[in-house]
Amino acid sequence: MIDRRALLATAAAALSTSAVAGTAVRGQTAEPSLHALATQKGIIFGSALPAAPVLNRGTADADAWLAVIAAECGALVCENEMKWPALRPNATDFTFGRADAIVDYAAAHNMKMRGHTLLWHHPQWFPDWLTNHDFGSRPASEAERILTAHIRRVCAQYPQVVSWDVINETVDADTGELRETSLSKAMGQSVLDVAFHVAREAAPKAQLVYNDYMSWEAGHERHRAGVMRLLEGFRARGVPIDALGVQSHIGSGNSDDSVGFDTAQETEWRRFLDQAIGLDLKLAITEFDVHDKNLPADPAIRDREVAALGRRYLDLMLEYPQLDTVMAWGVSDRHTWLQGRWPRADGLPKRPNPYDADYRAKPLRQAMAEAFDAAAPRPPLV
Ligand code: 9MR
Repeated sequence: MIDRRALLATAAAALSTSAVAGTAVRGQTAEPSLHALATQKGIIFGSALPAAPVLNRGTADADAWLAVIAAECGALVCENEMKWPALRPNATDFTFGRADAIVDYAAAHNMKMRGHTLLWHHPQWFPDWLTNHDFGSRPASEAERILTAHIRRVCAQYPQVVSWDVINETVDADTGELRETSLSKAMGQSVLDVAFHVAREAAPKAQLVYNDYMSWEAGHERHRAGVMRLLEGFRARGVPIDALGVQSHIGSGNSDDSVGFDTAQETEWRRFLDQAIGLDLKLAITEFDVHDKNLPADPAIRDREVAALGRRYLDLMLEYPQLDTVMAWGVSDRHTWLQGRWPRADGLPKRPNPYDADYRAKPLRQAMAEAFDAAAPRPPLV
C-alpha cells in the first residue's frame, strides 16, 4: 500500500522551486485523499490521464499534475491512448507505447486501470483507414475479423483492466438511433453484440460497460430512450454486459441550455437509472466534470455553483448501491477538453475540475470528498 502523504511530501519537496506546483500539493497533505474516502465505501475513484505528463516527467507542470494524480487517485483511464486512432495506425499494426506509459505509471502507483474504449462506435472517431477500408467480397466476415483481432489483442495487452468501456457512444444523441460506421455497414449492428462477446472471452474477469453521455437535462429524452432500447436488446439477446457507464459531463451543457436539474427531469432521470438497474446492470460514473460555460465570470461564484451542482449530482448517483466507480475526466482546469470546446461568451478559461489551473484544490474537490463521505458503503467491484 502506497503512503500517499509521504508521496505528496516528496513531490512537494521536489517541486518546491515550482510556482505552479507548490501550493496545491501542500494544501492536500492533511486531508484523506478522494481515493481513500471512496474506497471506504467500496467505490473506485480515479481520473482520466493523457500520456503527456507521464512522458514529460521532470518538467514542472507534469510533476505538479502527477502529484495531484498520485495523491488523489486509486485508478486511471487513458484519456485518448486506447482509442483506435491512437492504437491502430493501419489494419495490421498496433502502437501501444503511449497507453503502456500510463498503464505502467498506474502499476507503479498501485492504481487500478479502466479501459476506454474497445470501440467508439461513431464514424467521427474512427481512424480514416478503417472508415475507408476495403472489406472485400465477404464484408461481414472481414469486419468481424478486424474487430475481433483488435479486441483480443488490446485485452491481451492490458489484462489488468478491471472495467472496459466495450462500446462508447453508439446512440445518436439527437435521434436515439444507432450510429452507422464502416463496420456496421459491413456486418450490421451485430458489431455491438460481437464486441461484447469477444470482450468477455478476451477479458473474462473485467466488468463490461456500455458508456454514453445521456443525462437528465432537457433535450436528452431521445438519447436516454435510445440507450435504454440498446441495453434492453443486449439483455434480451444474452449479450454479456455488466454495467452502464454514465459519463457525467454535467453542468451548463454544450449548448446554451440551463442546467435544468428540476424535479420533473430528476424524476425522469431516476426512472432511467431504475430501468438500468432493473436490467441487473451496475452503474459507473466514467467521465465526471462540471461545465461552467454559462456561469458568471466571478471565479468564486463559479466555483461555488460548480461544487453545489457536483455535490447534488454525486449524492443522487451515490444513492444507488449499484454505482461502484467514479472517474473524473481530468483533475485540473489546466488540462481539460472543455477549454477547447464551446468557449464562454466572456472568453475566460473554464473551471470544471476539482483542482484549478495552478493545481490548487477547489470547492468541487471538497464537494466530492463530502459526497464520498456521505455515501453508504457498497460491495466493491474488485
Ligand atoms: O477528452 C478527450 C479529448 O482529449 C479528445 O480530443 C476527444 C476525442 O478523442 O475525446 C475526449 O474524451 C471524450 C471521451 O473519449 C468520450 N466521451 C466524451 C469525452 C469528451 O469529449
